[in-house]
Amino acid sequence: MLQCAIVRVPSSNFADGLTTVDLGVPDAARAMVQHEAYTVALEQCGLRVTRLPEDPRHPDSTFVEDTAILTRRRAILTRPGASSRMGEVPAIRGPLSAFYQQFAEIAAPGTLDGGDVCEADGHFLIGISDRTNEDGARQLAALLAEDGATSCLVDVRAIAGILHLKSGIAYAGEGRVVAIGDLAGHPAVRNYEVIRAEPFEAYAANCVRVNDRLLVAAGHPKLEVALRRAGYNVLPLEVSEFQKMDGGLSCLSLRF
Ligand code: CIR
Repeated sequence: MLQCAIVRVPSSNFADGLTTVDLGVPDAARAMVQHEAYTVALEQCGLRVTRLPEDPRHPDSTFVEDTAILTRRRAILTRPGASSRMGEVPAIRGPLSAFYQQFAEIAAPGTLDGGDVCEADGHFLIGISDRTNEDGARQLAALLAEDGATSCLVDVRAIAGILHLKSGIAYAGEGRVVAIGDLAGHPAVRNYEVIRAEPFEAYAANCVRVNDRLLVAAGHPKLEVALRRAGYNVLPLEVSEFQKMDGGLSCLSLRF
């Protein structure tokens, strides 16, 4: 059971963050409303949520997932691949120390974004992307092995349209992954049942299982129907303003 989550309120200069998509400028006020609804949804799923204040020094800091990997034993602080985001990591250490005594860190020259790390019941898929390099991925794999977890590397650099591994895949629970076509046949998911997100609903592959609910980006009816048919208790959430900044549902929280 997940018990806690950490989120960070988007800052008013949120639109100054990084993005590769051409979906227009996000509306900061609307982003705040969507973020609050997301946070309340996590609470409805039974999580105790720590809301961190906005950090205008780092416009991408609402995407807290990228700053840490959390295992049962410790918090592993990442080393984000975008230099503008590196300052987000020291800012998450304090809040995490309320929950974790033990810390580890990804060290240079390794880089790693939490969005590249997909946990499936103690097995971790680690993406190598434009943000996470092989050195960072291997450092994480070694740390996870110390903690008794298994992992494998998944190179997503040749897959168009995804920033991170988890932009294209999610673990839904019960041995199932949700994946875009380019990842659905990957050897790393051969032991899972795959629910495919169609190309026109690719964004919704980044769904999040939180206890008995599956959070899914609103506006993707085909995937929603497939997930409900598979037995999931789907909770659709509006995240359009975060999509404009290359962010998905998972990146808006650290869950543990
Ligand atoms: C970035 O480019 O770093 C942010 N604008 C979006 C990060 C999204 N993170 C994630 O999906 N884990």
